[in-house]
Amino acid sequence: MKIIIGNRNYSSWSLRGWLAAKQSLLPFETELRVMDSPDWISGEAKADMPSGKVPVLWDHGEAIWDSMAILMYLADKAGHDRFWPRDMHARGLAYAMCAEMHSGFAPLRSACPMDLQHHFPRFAPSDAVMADVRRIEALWEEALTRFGAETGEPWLFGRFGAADIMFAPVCTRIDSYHLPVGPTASAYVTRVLDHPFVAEWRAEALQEDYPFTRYDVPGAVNISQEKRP
Ligand SMILES: N[C@@H](CCC(=O)N[C@@H](CS)C(=O)NCC(=O)O)C(=O)O
Repeated sequence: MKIIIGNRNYSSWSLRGWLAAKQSLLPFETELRVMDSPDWISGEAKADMPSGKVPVLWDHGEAIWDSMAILMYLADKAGHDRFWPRDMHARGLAYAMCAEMHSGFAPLRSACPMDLQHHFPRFAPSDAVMADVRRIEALWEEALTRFGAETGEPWLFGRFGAADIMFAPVCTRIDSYHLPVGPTASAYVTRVLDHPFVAEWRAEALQEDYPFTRYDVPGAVNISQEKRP
């Protein structure tokens, strides 16, 4: 299998697709297409990207595009237990949370683009952004208390899985933009950022040096220039 991703620093959808590939434990290669490079702009770099967007998974000559489709495909291929909780109550909530994440939270996503190389200590979230954050905190709290806690494992539904993958870029945003959250969400964000797959992606993102200004937000501080509080 091969997964095509965009810049690790910026492409939150690529992070989801790539985490799904890692979580599958199946062998795969990663191919990075530099966003907004001349090839990207001309369309040449997108020749094998059916929707013109990353991520795309190629398997046995078939393209699976869109992070959610990649996750579903890999759950079918690698086994649903690696992605979804078994209990049907838990599974219903996990599906609903992933779907809401996939189609919602536009204010948070547009005001706080993923940028792993910077943080934004003076970022002032709008009411709409904070409404998204509160909704996400409530979802995490429900999953963690109803289903995560009893398993003794620290993820939303016990074992690391699809919901943790779908919300991983929200964790990076809460961290990068210093968005105020309660202790449960804050501890969960730290766990996700420290997860070995997420840590591997972040370490590689910090090495990237591609010109890309599309998602610039004022007040960016390079994380290597100023130590995080
Ligand atoms: N819903 C899609 C969204 C994918 C998406 O929007 N990817 C962005 C990069 S993060 C992209 O490739 N945009 C096309 C472009 O920048 O030209 C998914 O879940 O994969």
